[in-house]
Amino acid sequence: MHHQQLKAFPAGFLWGAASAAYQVEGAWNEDGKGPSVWDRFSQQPGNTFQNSNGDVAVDHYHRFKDDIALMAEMGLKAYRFSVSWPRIFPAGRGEVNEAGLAFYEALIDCLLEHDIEPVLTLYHWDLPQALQDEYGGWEDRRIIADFENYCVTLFKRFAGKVKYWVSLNEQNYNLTNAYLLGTHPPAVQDRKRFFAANHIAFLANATVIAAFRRHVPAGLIGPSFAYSPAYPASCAPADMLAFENAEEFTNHWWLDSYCFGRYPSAALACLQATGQAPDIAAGDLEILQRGVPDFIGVNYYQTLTYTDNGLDGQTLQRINTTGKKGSTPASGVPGLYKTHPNPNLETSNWDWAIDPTGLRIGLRRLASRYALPLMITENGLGEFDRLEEGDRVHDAGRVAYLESHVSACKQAITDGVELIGYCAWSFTDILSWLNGYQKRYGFVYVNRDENDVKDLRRVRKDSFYWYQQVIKDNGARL
Ligand code: BGP
Repeated sequence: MHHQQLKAFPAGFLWGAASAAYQVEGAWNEDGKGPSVWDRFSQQPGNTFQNSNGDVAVDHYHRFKDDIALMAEMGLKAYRFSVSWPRIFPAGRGEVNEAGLAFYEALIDCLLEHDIEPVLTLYHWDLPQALQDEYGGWEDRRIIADFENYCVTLFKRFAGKVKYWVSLNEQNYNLTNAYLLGTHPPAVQDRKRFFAANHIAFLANATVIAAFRRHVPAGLIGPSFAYSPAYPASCAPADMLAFENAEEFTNHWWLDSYCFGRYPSAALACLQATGQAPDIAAGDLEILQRGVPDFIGVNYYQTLTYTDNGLDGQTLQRINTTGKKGSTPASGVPGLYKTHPNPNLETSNWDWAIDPTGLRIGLRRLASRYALPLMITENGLGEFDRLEEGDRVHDAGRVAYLESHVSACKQAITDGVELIGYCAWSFTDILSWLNGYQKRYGFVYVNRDENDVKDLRRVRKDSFYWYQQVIKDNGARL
């Protein structure tokens, strides 16, 4: 669609930025916090880029007031952060750790004092290690009750203060890494266990949403999904079929379960034929259907392009975690699809395709298929940034990336998409799970690197001033 004129961003649009507890907080063992699976995993050599970990991260736990002052200076309207489950329940359940709740209460109060809307993520991958050890975490249905108990504790405490809640962050990406690629804890490579763990996570997500309705009736909740809209490599029917396979297996499998309470039929039939389908117990689909979200959180970084892949074809491969451009291999599922470079798109140094139109396409696909409001819960550019003379960071590439993507949002709104917010990833630089501190995303530079925490000084990048201006005129000049 070509428009004569673009619609304005709605009044009250949530111009935000996002983070996750493990990636920013540090203080990994302070004030009664229990260990998470990420504490354990990243403290074992060989699992992360140059063995970087979140023990200190960017010390947001101790510096949140200074960070929020910077957010206020920027004019931010929303801040998406996650609560660390083992800060609240050090052993996953049992006795609640009041110091953990008090930390998030202070954070939320400070945001509200600065007129910044808190967007609270309940789970951003830092499972209590105790639950992994006790029953295998997401592979056991006992986690459903434990997750509900943890979430209800937060609902009760923060219902009056927090309106926007995110249930599971990127279940699809996290469990793909955890159970197919072996690159997130518990580092398993088993397709049957992957689908089984996902089924339990869907049940937990829906159970918590149903509980949310009782405890936070005025609030809004939805999962955040790592959304890479699929393209076919060509209009050859075999590529079109590979594209359909990819849409169904990499997108609809999650989003149909969240929003319709059922699995897409061709994917389910394929898994049943190969013995990899999850065990769907009587009543499971009803649980899913009772836990439909209020909005879909969209974490968008790139589109992926797919081509045909034979039964003895390309298998799944790990991504580039070094920033050496061009080092990402093709990856696929035999018999279904494999990735193919898109010659029309530039890529970042981590080989992620830069595609603002893909964001518009994706938003439209979601709005049409699921008829729910959308919130962009992550979008940004991970790049090397250089601290220059006089404490300057000229991140022109990031400004260009963000400007083109925010413009795509405006076009999508004009196309009829109900978009309620845009949270850039991230506010300050943070720890990238597998890529260390050198893959930076923030509007604010943090002076540290992989294994030297230096002074953790905050430095406003050029993108900070760019976003400040966008927020000020509500995107009018885009
Ligand atoms: C998403 C995660 C974030 C963040 C982001 C950037 O998958 O929800 O936590 O890390 O991607 O990814 P990366 O750090 O791998 O570049």
